Amino acid sequence: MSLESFSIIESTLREGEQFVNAFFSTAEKIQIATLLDAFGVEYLELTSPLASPESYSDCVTIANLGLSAKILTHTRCTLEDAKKAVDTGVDGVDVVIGTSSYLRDFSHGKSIDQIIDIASEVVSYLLSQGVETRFSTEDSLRSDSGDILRVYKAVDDLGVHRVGIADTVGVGTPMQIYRLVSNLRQEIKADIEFHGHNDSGCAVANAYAALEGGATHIDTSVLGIGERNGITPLGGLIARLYATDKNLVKKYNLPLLNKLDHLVARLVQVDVPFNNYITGFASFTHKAGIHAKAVLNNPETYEILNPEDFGMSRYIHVAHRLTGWNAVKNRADQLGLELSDDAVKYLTRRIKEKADNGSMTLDDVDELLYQAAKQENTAEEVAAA
Ligand code: HCA
Ligand code: CU
Repeated sequence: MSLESFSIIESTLREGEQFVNAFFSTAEKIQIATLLDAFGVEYLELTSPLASPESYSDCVTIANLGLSAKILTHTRCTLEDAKKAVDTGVDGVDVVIGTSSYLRDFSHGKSIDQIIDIASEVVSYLLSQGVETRFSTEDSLRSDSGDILRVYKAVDDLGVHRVGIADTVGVGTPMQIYRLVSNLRQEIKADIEFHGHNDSGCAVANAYAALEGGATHIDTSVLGIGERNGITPLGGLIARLYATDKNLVKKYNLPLLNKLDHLVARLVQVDVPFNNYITGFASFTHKAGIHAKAVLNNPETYEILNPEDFGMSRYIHVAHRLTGWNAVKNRADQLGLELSDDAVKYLTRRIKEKADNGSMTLDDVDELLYQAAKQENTAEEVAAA
């Protein structure tokens, strides 16, 4: 298992540009690349230089920013594309070709033997140019496993740095991915990359299963943006790894995740989803009285992710009918109000009654707490006089 030494190939600027709302200007690409680099991802993958003249010049520009992350571009598996990619000055080139019967019959029309020939030619060329070279099979999950193994072995024999498994349509399950990667691990020497789409909600689990099976590189994008509903989200992968062992992600600047998610959300004109990993607005809010009480005593009772490690904060929601007196007392403490336990218990009952009769806000709760504190003070003053 390569959990201890994996790398992230961050593809917001390639797969992410395939998201329906993504139209990044050069300046925006630089902003995203710089922030991802500060976060600490090991690689940035950029749109093919053949896509448009600006895509070409953006590869050159980002390759020359002097970032710590290695810069990759992504092309079809042809000599012409590979040459253009090398010309941009990137550190590495990710080539991909379809191996499923769907893509062989309805897309490029090549046989497996023809794929091996072209892959060998392109990989040999890229290696001769001294760039980090990855060869991947599109739609790997719906390809014949014997076929793809034959192709991977051919490029492995040439010394390719990495082979990629792509779940292009998001059909794989964690068990399938685990088996596919661990079988491949037995057969080839090269590093193994996994790229997984999220059509059926397994992209994070599949990426994790790939790592457990021996994958060394995982593709992500910020918020998971990409074709259709996208790929493994960066934040989701980080949450999954942190939950296993937070030391696995200590190499990253975790508090920048919130900035990244909000930057990309703004640029592609979506909201950060309420239930987003780590940075969604509900990610660290606790509501039911039983949860609130336990979390106030020890946050780990209901939190596997410590919000502080991500520069986020926990929120205990008190203004509702499921609230409990411990949460209300905590709110009174936050406001600096001294109230007896009996008073807080009485107020908690009032909050529940009021909430039953309509919606309540935190301001309503605070108002009740302030009034009660004033009354207690007055009563004390009267008693003392
Ligand atoms: C696509 C291609 C790809 C490539 C993945 C890879 C996919 O846009 O369809 O290079 O490993 O999902 O197959 O993103
Ligand atoms: Cu993809």
